[in-house]
Amino acid sequence: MKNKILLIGGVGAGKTTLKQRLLQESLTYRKTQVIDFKGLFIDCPGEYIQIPTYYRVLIDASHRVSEVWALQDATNKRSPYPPKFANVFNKKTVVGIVTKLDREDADTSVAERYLQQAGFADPLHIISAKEGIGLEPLILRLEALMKKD
Ligand SMILES: Nc1nc2c(ncn2[C@@H]2O[C@H](COP(=O)(O)OP(=O)(O)OP(=O)(O)O)[C@@H](O)[C@H]2O)c(=O)[nH]1
Ligand SMILES: [Mg+2]
Repeated sequence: MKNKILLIGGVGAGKTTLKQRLLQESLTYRKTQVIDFKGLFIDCPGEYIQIPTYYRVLIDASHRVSEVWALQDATNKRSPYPPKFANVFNKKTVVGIVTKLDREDADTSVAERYLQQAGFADPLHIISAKEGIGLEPLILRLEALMKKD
């Protein structure tokens, strides 16, 4: 149960797309409506980080995983994360991921800063799930996690 990953990030940040890409599923868009505990990833609706009353659900879900991956859309001018939000996961391994690197309007440095301010900077990866760019370190993490029992 513990070798799972919780994906967090705002609505449309790319959580489900990243999950589909890493699990080699076809990339089909459907908005995540409810938290999904099935499989290696716990995927949740972006509203859970955008609406503070849902923080509790994310914290509870984090108890079932060994890593929390926090996504920030590089085309989004805003961040859903409060400063130092990573601290709520209480020393759990956290990973910051800037998504949508392929988009012309991507501003990765702003997105990186948002993740840093929230405490999701070490490590931090910049990716495009759509184009399959920058995924190698995440694939390695996944493989390492699957080897753990
Ligand atoms: N250009 C580009 N688009 C992406 C990328 N990742 C996701 N998208 C698009 O962004 C939109 C939202 O992606 P999702 O993966 O559904 O986002 P989500 O974080 O799961 O969103 P919620 O389920 O609403 O919380 C979809 O249209 C995706 O195709 C990417 O790397 N590049
Ligand atoms: Mg989703």
